[in-house]
Amino acid sequence: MKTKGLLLGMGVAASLALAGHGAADPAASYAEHCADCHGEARLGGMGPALIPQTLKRMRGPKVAEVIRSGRAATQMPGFAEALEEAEIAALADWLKTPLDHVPDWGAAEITASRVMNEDYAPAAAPVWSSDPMNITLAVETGDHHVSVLDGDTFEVLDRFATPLVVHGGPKFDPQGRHVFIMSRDGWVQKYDLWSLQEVGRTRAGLNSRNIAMSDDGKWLAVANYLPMTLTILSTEDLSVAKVIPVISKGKVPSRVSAVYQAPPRESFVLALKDVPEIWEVFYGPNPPRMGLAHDYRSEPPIKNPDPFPVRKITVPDVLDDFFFDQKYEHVMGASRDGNGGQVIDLVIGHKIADLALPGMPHLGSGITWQRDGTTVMATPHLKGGVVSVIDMATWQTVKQIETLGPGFFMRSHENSQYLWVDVFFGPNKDKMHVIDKNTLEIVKTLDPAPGQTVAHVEFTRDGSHALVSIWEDDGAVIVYDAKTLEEVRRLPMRKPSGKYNVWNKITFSEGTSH
Ligand code: DHE
Repeated sequence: MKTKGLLLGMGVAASLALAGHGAADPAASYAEHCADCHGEARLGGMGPALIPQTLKRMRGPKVAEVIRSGRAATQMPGFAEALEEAEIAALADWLKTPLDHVPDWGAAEITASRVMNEDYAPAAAPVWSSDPMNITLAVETGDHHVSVLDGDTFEVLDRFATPLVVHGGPKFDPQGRHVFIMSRDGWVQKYDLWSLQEVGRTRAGLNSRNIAMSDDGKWLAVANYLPMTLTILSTEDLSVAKVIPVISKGKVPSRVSAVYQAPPRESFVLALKDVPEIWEVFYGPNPPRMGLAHDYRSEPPIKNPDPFPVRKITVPDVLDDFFFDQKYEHVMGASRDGNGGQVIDLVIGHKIADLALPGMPHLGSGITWQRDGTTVMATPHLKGGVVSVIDMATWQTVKQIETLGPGFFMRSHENSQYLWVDVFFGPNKDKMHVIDKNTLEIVKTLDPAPGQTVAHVEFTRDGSHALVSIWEDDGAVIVYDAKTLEEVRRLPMRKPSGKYNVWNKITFSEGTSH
């Protein structure tokens, strides 16, 4: 019998007594309702790890409230209908108890997890005749696969299985031949686009955020929540180059919010989630000359005993995500708590400006373009129906474009006059706005699958077509003519999420997230 109404307003102890705490079996509740997303061992999957190490760092509502009502701007639903109030309280308490055993996950464990495909045979040339630079991947989260598309004909060249719950953009090597894909439970998969074969995979962390590749294609950095490390893998064979414990200047361990590559600086830049610091991890031959604005790669290398030295920069606020300017000299960062944003000058290592960015900007999907002789950057907000457009010379907001609801992803292309942004959350999740990059006005709102989530856009190499996901289990990728905005094709797919075009990604197109 449900006792929810009766228990409202009572303390947890009283509620438990009334509902009979003995009756609640949090482990069973967990197995039934939570394990699919958070992992059987509570070590994370699509959702974060549910263990004291991460829960005590949880900002915003308390654990029981999140179980009861869900968490805004994430995939976490509420369980008030499925669980009694006493079960919710017991489950919240149980999640705060330490795991019997948190496995160590250092270089030895990562190395032991590595599985290379014995049948892999590299091909001297692609086994297909498509334009290698127009290959486009579509991640299908419905059944954990990736479809490899010919970007001209939209023929599916291969459909391969990925680790469970891929998150973030796959990263291509500079030749566009291999791609690296990361899952939230820390697996990194290497796949050869020429031979259409998996090369191998390794578990670089237990709960991971995203990956970045060095511009020379040699190293892959894996940002982890659990353990609190940055794992550096060799892209050649996925062997461990280094596991860097993420411990602040003040000796506080921290999760990594996100890592991105900064090609001209020959570094990976990462934001920390629990400490107000940005880190720069250098992989090039000249790391001590960090901070110089000019390209020093032609200068003779100097010997450094540490191949991946770390520079730690204190910032005024914790950053959940960030965005670079085109020269990689400035970082635009924001905290998801929604206290606005900040601009950090990477050369001098200081904040130089504040940004008017309320409502959880999703900076990772920001894009830039030229407008009125200046570079502007646009980002959707996870908590508000608005797209902010910011002048990157003055850091002032040029316009806040009102949309039909909070968006997650946006994209454009150098050859397109439009930017596309979804309405991921709320009653208008089936809408996709197309916005003119000059007038900053919405020119069309697409509604291709009423009632279904329509999200994430990627362009073909030449910008002539835009690919949009119907983010449902029996979903599709819709191909639009990017000029006429008319639908051209509909490719059936299982809950397609992100799409990634080789050319747009390896050239760091200004219309795409990095
Ligand atoms: Fe993502 C990219 C963080 C929730 C799907 N997401 C990213 C990146 C970051 C990030 C830092 C950039 C990584 C990269 O590409 O290298 N995402 C976060 C969060 O902090 C947040 C809000 C909560 C969380 O717990 O992680 C979050 N993300 C989601 C989702 O709920 C989405 C919609 C479904 C899912 O699969 O989890 C989701 N995120 C994506 C996708 C990308 C992404 C598809 C790549 C976009 C791209 O075009 O590059």
